[in-house]
Amino acid sequence: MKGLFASLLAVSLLAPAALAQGTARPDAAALYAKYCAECHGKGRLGGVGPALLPGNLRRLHKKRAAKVIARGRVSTQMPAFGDKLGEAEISALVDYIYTPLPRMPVWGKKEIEASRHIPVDVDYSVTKPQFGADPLNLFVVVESGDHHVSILDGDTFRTLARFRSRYALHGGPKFTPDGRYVFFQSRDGWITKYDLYTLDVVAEARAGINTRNIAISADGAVIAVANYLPHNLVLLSADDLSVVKIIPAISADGTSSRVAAVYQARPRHSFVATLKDAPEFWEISTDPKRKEALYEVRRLKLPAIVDDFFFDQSYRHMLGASRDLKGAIVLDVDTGTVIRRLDLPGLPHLGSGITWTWQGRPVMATPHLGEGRISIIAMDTWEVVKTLKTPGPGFFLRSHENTPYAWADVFFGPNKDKMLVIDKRSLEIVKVLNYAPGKTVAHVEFDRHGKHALISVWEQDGAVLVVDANTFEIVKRLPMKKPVGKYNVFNKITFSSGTSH
Ligand code: DHE
Repeated sequence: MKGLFASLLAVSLLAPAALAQGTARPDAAALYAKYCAECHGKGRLGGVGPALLPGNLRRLHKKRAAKVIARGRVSTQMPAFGDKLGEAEISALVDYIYTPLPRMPVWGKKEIEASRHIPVDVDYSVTKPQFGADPLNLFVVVESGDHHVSILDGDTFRTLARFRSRYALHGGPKFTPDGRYVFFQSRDGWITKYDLYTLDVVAEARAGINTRNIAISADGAVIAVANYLPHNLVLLSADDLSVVKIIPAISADGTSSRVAAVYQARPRHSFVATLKDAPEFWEISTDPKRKEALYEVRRLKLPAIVDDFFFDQSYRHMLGASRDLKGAIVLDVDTGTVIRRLDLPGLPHLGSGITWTWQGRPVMATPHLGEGRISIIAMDTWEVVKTLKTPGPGFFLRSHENTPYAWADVFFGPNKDKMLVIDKRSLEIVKVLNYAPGKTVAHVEFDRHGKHALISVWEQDGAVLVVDANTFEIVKRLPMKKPVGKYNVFNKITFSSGTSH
């Protein structure tokens, strides 16, 4: 009763402010405070629900945002407000959340530490998995349809655990070198540490407000978080996610920038990153033997902004691309010089690149956003040795050392249900598979032995298809809620040439 009285009072107090008189615009700030702040945070920085800032909402069309407010979002805690708010109020709220904040919000050491929590203490007496499966053949499956993660046994394809993740995980989770712990990152900056031996979340912290991706150092001691907001690179202890260092993303000429992405350069004992708003490449040493340089930034000037990149297996050379560059450049990371420019169609999606040996030469393959092409590039001379025409632009590529094939999806367009099989010897597309006609079929991951390929049917009521990698027959169908990515522990910790790193 008290609650009803309180909300009636709130409505009557709000009414003049929120709806004003006559044709005046509803007061969006008051509506936000009343209906949204509890879950999305007073300052729109996020809470139980995601941050509502233009950068974080970039992937959501305004019309769709209005629908979400009116009808709610299935499989999440977002309720429908259509019975409480009129069209004009919803539209005012939409405009409000797409308006930049007057000042760049502060999210520093204090805020990260305050967000940090340890749901379950790590049990260090546990030294092997508490279940009867090969711990190195587990799969971590990110299900974005209802924001969950499933842990699969890679031999029996039994689900060992399923838990609620933070909202909108993105990018590849990163594993400690022994494969025991895995770290997830949400677009909202939450980092979650999960123990694959005990199947528990063992630490969480929010390292940013709008986060790009994460990397783990070669020794497994430090997690690097590339942020769009604030403009920084955050280093966290992989042990308890406490802050090790915050590096503001300011270029040599003083430009404050988003960090485009960060990766581990294992042979170099460093993190490598590029800036999204300044033509700069960073290398950050994580080598405990070089104490004087630990976590210091080495900067290289680039001829243009590079926001997507790929390394050869030695990490001596970076192949980089962006919309500003026509094609790609090859940077010698030791000398800081651009040694080659490549003319490539569309925008290569280098982050999805994979490598193998062809006629004794190391080659890499990359799909292209906006173009139905896959380029195969020899990494000894940096020449394009083959351009495959595909029935639409793809997003992901995958292979494994034990299979002669590379698999490529056709993510965009009417052929989104096709899966292409490329023979790594002839560099030809030798099969076009169609496992789920009319549905998006994408992102492949192999088990540790390369015997089975797991493929996502990328739909709300979707599935992971377990396919025999030799016969291409489906051996199992695992129903899942929009399974986006699947990651095999062994392939990830051994940096298999068939996966993106
Ligand atoms: Fe991703 C990886 C960038 C949109 C699903 N994506 C990555 C990585 C980067 C990136 C830098 C590598 C991170 C890593 O693994 O450390 N992605 C971008 C974009 O710039 C882009 C085009 C636009 C954006 O808004 O960010 C983009 N990505 C998407 C999607 O729309 C996808 C298809 C669905 C989603 O969940 O957001 C998507 N991205 C993925 C996945 C990976 C990924 C599944 C991991 C691939 C892997 O196998 O490692």
